[in-house]
Order: sequence, then C-alpha cells, then structure tokens
Amino acid sequence: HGAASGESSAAGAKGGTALGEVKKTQPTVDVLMRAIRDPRHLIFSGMDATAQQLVCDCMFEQQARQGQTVIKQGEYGDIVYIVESGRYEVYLEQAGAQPVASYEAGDSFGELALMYSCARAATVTCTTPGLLWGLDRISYKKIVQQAAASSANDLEAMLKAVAPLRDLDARQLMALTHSMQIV
Ligand code: 1OR
Repeated sequence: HGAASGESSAAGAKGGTALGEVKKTQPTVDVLMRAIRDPRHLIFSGMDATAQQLVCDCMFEQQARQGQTVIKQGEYGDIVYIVESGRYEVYLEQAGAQPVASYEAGDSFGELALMYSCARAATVTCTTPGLLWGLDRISYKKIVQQAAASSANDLEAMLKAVAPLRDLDARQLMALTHSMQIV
C-alpha cells in the first residue's frame, strides 16, 4: 500500500495532496490536536502553533484492518501516523516474536523514518480494526520549511527596526538573520 509506493501517492489516493486540507469532524480534530501537542511526540511538539494547525489540516484518514502490517521494518517509509482508534503492536526483528511496545488512541508512530530519512526501524501491526491519520513526508517537509521561513521573516523585521542595523543591505540582513540562534 501507500507506505512503499512513492512520496505523494498515499496522500493523493485519499484525496489530499501535499499541504491540501482534508475535512475532519470536531472529535477527530480534538484527538489530532491533543496528539500533535503531546510533548512525547517530538516530531510535532517542537513546531509552533501555526505549523501544528497545518499538520492537523493535512492529515488524511487510513483505515487499519485487524492483522494488517501498517509499517514493515527495513522498508522505505513516508508517513507518520496518529492513532484515532484501534490497537497497534511494535515488533523488532532483533527482539523476536514478542511485541516491544503498543499504541492506542492519541499515540503516534512512524516518525523516525521522516525525521531521520532512514528505513523503518520497526514493524507495526494492527491488532484490532482501527483508524489512523497520516501525514506524508512532502507535507511534513513543507510545513517545517514554511515555519522556518516565517520565523526568519519575523526575525528580519525585528532586526530592521533596530537602529544600529538600519544601514545593512538586504543581503547583509539575510546573512545576519540566518546566523542567529534561539538561546
Ligand atoms: P519508524 O518510522 O522507524 C517504525 O517506523 C516505528 O516504530 C518507529 O518509526 C517508531 O515510531 C516506532 N525502535 C524503533 N522504532 C520504534 C521503537 C523502537 N519503538 C517504537 N517504534 N524501540 C527500540 C529502541 C532500541 C523501542 C522499544 C520499546
């Protein structure tokens, strides 16, 4: 299915495209926003509120069947998931037949392949029928890049207002903006 078949196909097949909004009910939005803001989910929790809202808007629905392998260790992966319902178990080839972790509503998985551009580090299977929400790699990248560009713009506007920096040209201002760090 989608996870193995190219970067945008999974979202495209569900009617969403990269950065395209997918309609959701309020209870689903509540589940997703709570999970996106959950400090355990590093892929989302470090984003600003605008980016978090975009993540929610862009997530697309994926039904999970009982017994389905949602993620297979070693494969290419381009979707991070939030669980709306169902139960999911994590297996590591190196750990044998016993699951090493499990997920249920409000949990998230599949972030490692997106954050570190690596193969799937574990297998995740669905043990009850369930509903997942996915964010594809292209949308994720665009959201992160937009957030970076927008904070660079804010910072540049702030620097422009600082009297001693008023004579910098656009190139110098940009160089300064990009060399600054949050401390
Ligand atoms: P992913 O994109 O690699 C598999 O696809 C997902 O399983 C992974 O992201 C995590 O979200 C999730 N090691 C690797 N992946 C894990 C692990 C795990 N637990 C959950 N996932 N463990 C071994 C650490 C040495 C944790 C065992 C408790």
